[in-house]
Parts: sequence; C-alpha cells; structure tokens
Amino acid sequence: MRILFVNPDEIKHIEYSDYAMGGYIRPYFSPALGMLISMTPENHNVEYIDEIIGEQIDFNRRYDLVAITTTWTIQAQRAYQIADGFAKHGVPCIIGGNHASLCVEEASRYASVASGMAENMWEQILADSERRTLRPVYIAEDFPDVTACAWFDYRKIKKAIDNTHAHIDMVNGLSRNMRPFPILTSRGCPHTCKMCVTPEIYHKKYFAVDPDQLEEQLAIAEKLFKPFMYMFIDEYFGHDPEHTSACLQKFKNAGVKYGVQVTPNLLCEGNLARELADTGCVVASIGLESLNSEVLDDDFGKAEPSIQSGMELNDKNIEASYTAAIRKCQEAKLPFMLFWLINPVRNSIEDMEKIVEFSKRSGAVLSSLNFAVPLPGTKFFQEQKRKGNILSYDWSRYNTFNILLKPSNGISAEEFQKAMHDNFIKLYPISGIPAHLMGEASFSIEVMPYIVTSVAVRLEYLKKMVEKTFPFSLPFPFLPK
Ligand code: B12
Ligand code: SF4
Repeated sequence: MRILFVNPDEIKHIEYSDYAMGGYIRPYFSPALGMLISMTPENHNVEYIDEIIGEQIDFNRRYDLVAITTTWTIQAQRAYQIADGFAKHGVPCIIGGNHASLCVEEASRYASVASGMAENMWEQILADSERRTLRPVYIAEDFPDVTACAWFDYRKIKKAIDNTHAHIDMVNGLSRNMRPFPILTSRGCPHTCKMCVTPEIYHKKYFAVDPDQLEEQLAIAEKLFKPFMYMFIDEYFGHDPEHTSACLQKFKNAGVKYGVQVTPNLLCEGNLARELADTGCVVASIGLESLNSEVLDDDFGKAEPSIQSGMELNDKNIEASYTAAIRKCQEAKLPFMLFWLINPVRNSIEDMEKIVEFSKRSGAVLSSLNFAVPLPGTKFFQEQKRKGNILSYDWSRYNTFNILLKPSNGISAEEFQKAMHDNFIKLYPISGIPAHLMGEASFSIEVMPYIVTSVAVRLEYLKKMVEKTFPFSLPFPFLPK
C-alpha cells in the first residue's frame, strides 16, 4: 500500500491572546507518527508530511491509506479537514492520537478512529485497509494488552521523511534541521494527575527502554541524522533512578547534547540535576505548574500518591520546595526553563504576579505562563464542564494561551485574559534582550533554539502591540514559526 502519515497544523486565531510561544519548539518529526512508521512493514510505500513546518499535502495524489495524528487537541479541526479533503477523492483515512482517542464519537464523523496506543491495533488496521474493510473504530482495549511498546526505527522514519512529495520551501527545510530530535528512555506514567491525558490513554502503564537498545538507537540516529540536539519525550522522565542513570550514561558515551522535561520533585530528591548536566543535558524544562497548593491538589489532582512526594509540599513551603529544585540546577550549572499553569477559576491576578516575580528571580532561560486547559477526556475537563466553567468548546482555541475557564471573584474573562497577557510581557521585556543574550546559557549552541524562542516571543509581542496601535499591516521581518 502507499501510506501517507500526516502531522496536522493547528488552525490559528490571530487575536490579542494568541501568544507566539506555541509554535516554536517542536521536534524533528511527530513522535506518534514516527512510532507508527516504525511499526509499518517495509513492503509498504510510506510518506510523511509535517504541516507544522509548512509541508503541504497534495490531495490529488493517490494513497491507499492516510494516517493522521492528533497529539494536541488544537490539531483536531485541521485533522478533520484533511480527512474530509481525502474523502472527496475516495481515500480512506484513520485518525488517532490523544484527542481522537478521547473524543472517539466526534472524530468518527470524519474518518476511521484508532483510540489508545496503536501497538496491538496497527497490524489489524493495515490488514483491514489492504482488504478495503477499514472499521469505523478501533479501541486499544479490544486488543491484547500492550506489554511491550514500540520504539523508534530511525531508518524507516528517515525513509518516510525523504519520500515526501510535499512542497517544502527552503526556510522550512532548514528549520527541520534546527529542531530537536525526539528520543525517549521511557513511555507512560504511573501517576494520575487530573488535568493530564496520559492516565486516560496509558492507564498508569509505564515502559522503560532497555539502555542497550537506546545505545543502538542513538548510534543509528547519529549516523542517519546527526541531530544538533535530542529532545527526551518521556511522559515522566526519571521515574526509575537506576534505569535513568544507565540511560544517561549512554548519552554521555555518545557525546551528544539533549534537553529534558522533568518534575521538581525528582530534581529535589537526589542528584538528577548533576547527572543531567554531566551527561550532556543542555536544558531542563521544569513543570512547576502552580505556587498554589490547592490548585495543585484539588484542580490538577497532584495529591498523594503523586508526583509531589519528596517535596514536602504545603502552603508554606511550596516556594521553598521549588527553590530547592532550582538550586540543584544552579549548583550543577544546568540551564532550566519554568512552565506554569494558571487556572482562572481559582487563581487570582495576584497569583500570576507572584509567579512572574518568582520566575524573574529564578534565573530561568525561559519561563512560560499558560492557561490551564480543560483537555477533553480528562477528569479536569469533566469537573469544569459539570460546574459550568468552560467558556468555549472550539478546539482550535485550546492552545493554553486563550482563556477557557470562567474566572471567579467577579473578574471578566477579558480582564483576566488581559492580565495574563500583561504578566507574560513582564516575563519577556524587550529591554531584557541584551542581558538575555549575554547570559551564561546563551553561549551554548544547543540552548540557542530556546534563546531564539525567547527573543522571538519578545519580538512577537512588540509586533502585536504595534498592530494594536496601527491597524494596518507592516512589513515586519519576524521569524517564521
Ligand atoms: C513530548 C511532549 C511534548 C514535546 C514535543 C511534543 C510532540 N510530541 O510533538 C514538547 C515539549 C514540545 C511539548 C509541548 C507542549 N505540549 Co506536550 N507532550 C509531550 C508528551 C509528554 C509526549 C508525546 C509523545 O510524543 N509521546 C510518544 C508517542 C509515541 O506517544 P503517543 O503520542 O501517545 O502516540 C501513541 C498513541 O497515541 C497512538 N497514536 C497517536 N497518533 C496516532 C495516529 C494513528 C493513525 C493511530 C492509528 C494511532 C496513533 O499510537 C502511538 C503509539 O502508541 C505528551 C504526553 C502524551 N502522552 O502524549 C504531552 C502532550 C502531548 N502535550 C500536551 C501539551 C498541552 C503541550 C503544550 C501545549 C504545553 C504548554 N503549555 O506549552 C505544549 C505545546 C507545544 C506546541 N504546540 O508546540 C498535552 C496535549 C493534550 C491535548 N489534548 O492537547 C499532552 C498530551 C500532555 C498532557 N498534559 O496531557 N509536548
Ligand atoms: S506526572 Fe505528568 S505525565 Fe504523569 S499523570 Fe501527572 S502530568 Fe501526566
């Protein structure tokens, strides 16, 4: 069969609230589709198109199957448009990934749907597709339990990327090579945070990669792609310290650089920050989420048994716990970024200001203030829906920069949105660019994408402010996404 794998772009709303951050740091290829390509037998002719970097689909080209992912809810509407576009040409499509997995009925109006991990379904989907008997819905739970998950086969992925018949312009072609390259040491997560989709799809499963297999994967990636840096895409990186150390040694031996997403509790507990810095990590993204423990516990569901263990978290010492995690990074000379979530229902504007102050004091390479999104399929979504707090069900707004939940304390959504905007700007003052560029971390080439992102956010803000003032288009030389 000739199979096309598509990573859909989001449909963007250009408006006051539309921050620049979302589109910048994306991996070299979609990990979900990379995994599917890895599981596809080589007798099939496979192509990969990444709309996120501007590759354009040719709907007139003949395919036997089109496989589309919805890793993010913001991709859903475009995924449905693509399915519609191919349906007009009689090409069968299958949609999977986080959003479709948890909104099966909705997605099935546009194409066949695969809900959950594809490992034990994919073979059947390919067989059905070959027989032209693709079913409307495939549910992972109806197949044998996934006990070993798929890993990246970079050879197959490279072939699929090289095979693309999409139009790629030079800037986008170059920008692919400036993207961090996805790799992982584990998949899944044993925790059950209420605002996260992972527990709903992985059902607390956790799979660790054999360090020797990781070594092989690294060798192949280095040979075929020679990425400028890697990006760990583990859901819960560092869960098993012994296994993590063994994996990190493989990165050290390979002499490569990487970035990682990590939780503060794991940084607080042991020597992780030092191990990361010693083995080639150039930036750690720390998901701090909130300075308000009620939001963490009640809204996000991070109470016991949870990722807070090890942090002695309570109202009084929450800042101290976070500071301890940050200090570990500073002592190890490990550049770090901070990620926060604001829940309008419970957080006040003062909470935002506290976060901004904390972030500015912290010495982070980059900090990101995001709205908590009631991600469809999560317990947080159900709870907020039941309470009547959800302001919009337009998935293209579900990008963490639009207010989606009703603020309390009599503040209007517009006021809250504006306060968020203003506080975000305080994190990225244009006047701070020179100091930012001269900071210690900026001398490392691998941190450059993050520095570029940070500068781009500032410039994008400047552009938006000018656009607000002069309502006609100006020829600004701003960076492509
Ligand atoms: C790594 C990661 C990132 C990386 C890279 C993202 C990427 N994948 O391209 C970075 C750090 C950049 C990132 C950023 C963000 N992320 Co993120 N991220 C992840 C994470 C931890 C892993 C994703 C992954 O690639 N896993 C590995 C692959 C192999 O697994 P998989 O996607 O589950 O795919 C399997 C199945 O779903 C299925 N499948 C998937 N697609 C298809 C298609 C077909 C046809 C079939 C048959 C099967 C199938 O089969 C696959 C194999 O088993 C997920 C958590 C998660 N569980 O998805 C969050 C997650 C995707 N991120 C999320 C969010 C919210 C964000 C941010 C918005 C956070 C923020 N506030 O900034 C940003 C957005 C950035 C942007 N827009 O550019 C949410 C998205 C939820 C949603 N419904 O929208 C998730 C799910 C985490 C969560 N909180 O629940 N993220
Ligand atoms: S620890 Fe992270 S991946 Fe695991 S359930 Fe919580 S938010 Fe999701």
